[in-house]
Amino acid sequence: MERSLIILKPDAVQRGLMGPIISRLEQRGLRFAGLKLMRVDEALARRHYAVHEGKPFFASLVEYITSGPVVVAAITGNNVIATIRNTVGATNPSQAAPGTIRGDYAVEIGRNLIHASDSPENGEKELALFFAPNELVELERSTDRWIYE
Ligand code: IDP
Ligand code: MG
Repeated sequence: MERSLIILKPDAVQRGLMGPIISRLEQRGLRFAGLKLMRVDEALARRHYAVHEGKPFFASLVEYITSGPVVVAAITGNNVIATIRNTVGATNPSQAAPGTIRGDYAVEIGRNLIHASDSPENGEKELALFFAPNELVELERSTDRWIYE
């Protein structure tokens, strides 16, 4: 079982795309274990994107993610990391396939709408930064059998 952190970045909220993006993840069959609207402060942004520290776009990335409210979600299930990354599309929207979230709604790498964890290890680390344990629900195995079996 894997867990992924999703962030609907400030451009997604500002453009009114929370619903359409969440719908795509939900309709694919992914199961949400946590969901909230919040602001990301600079300290949290720097921790979340620590792996990119030193890159030329780091400062603008921190500015972008702190520029307005975001929606964060926890998604759990078998193979959710790869499934979500495929649904999200390539980092640069100009390379993202039509039918993906970035490929259908975005054009700029600096405004690419959504974050999704890139490995099970990073999923766990990132979830711990954004959610307290009591903010995540235990999913019912009986009703989500196709994910948990
Ligand atoms: P990912 O979001 O697809 O996992 P990463 O390589 O982890 O992509 O980069 C994190 C975020 O940093 C990207 O989603 C994007 O917002 C931003 N970013 C990555 N590369 C560039 C770049 O070359 N210019 C501007 N922003 C970038
Ligand atoms: Mg990444």
